Amino acid sequence: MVLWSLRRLTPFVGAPTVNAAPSGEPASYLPIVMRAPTPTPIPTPCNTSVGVLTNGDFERGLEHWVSSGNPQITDARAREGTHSALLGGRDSAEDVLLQGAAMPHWAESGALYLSVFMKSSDSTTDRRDSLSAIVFDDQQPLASAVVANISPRDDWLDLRIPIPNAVNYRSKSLIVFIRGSTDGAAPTTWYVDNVDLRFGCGATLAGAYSASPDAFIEPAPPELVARAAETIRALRAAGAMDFGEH
Ligand SMILES: [Ca+2]
Ligand SMILES: [Ca+2]
Repeated sequence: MVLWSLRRLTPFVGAPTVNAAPSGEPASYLPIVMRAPTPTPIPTPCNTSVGVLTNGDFERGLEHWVSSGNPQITDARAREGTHSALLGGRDSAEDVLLQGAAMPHWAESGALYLSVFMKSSDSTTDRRDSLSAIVFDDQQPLASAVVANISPRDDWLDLRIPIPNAVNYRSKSLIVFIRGSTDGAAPTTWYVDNVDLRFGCGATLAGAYSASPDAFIEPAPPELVARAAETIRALRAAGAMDFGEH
């Protein structure tokens, strides 16, 4: 009864007449394939951005990071998630985290983002302890920033470190270098989270999250950059740089 009703409701007007099977064989109707000329691509504005680091939020511990000194993973404080990396926190610390990544071939702009929460028992006016974050192309620094013991403390700083002339480094292997360095007294602790080396397609890089004004960013002084380059050379010579960079 149901089948009969359906048949009655099915309109037969305009039923296909092509590809009709010879009498006695089941009828079959093939889908019509429209063969239009290959369309000319229409340029569209590109506003894509992509982060090229892995485990920059430290939720998987130190996985994908190369370390030296004694950086720790902690759940005592986190910008997002439940974990961050702890550098310093004691006197005479030299705690380093490194990760390599390739810049996309289409990149037009780029920046290193990271969030830092600093606690310090050292001076608020004299520089003694410092966290430096540097993006290297091989041995050349492309961008850097310092959070020293005189920087704002006891709160999260969301840093954005722009990479000038990013198009010059397309497809190149880069290294993100982070070092917490303390002197012999009054230690400083840095909690680091959400490390994000991000490249954009488009003139303006889309931020991963709200960031402190660029004006806050203070480039790493030459001696810190030189020490970072030396650390990279030493780690490379020791075979510790196993993340595929050249
Ligand atoms: Ca985290
Ligand atoms: Ca100190």
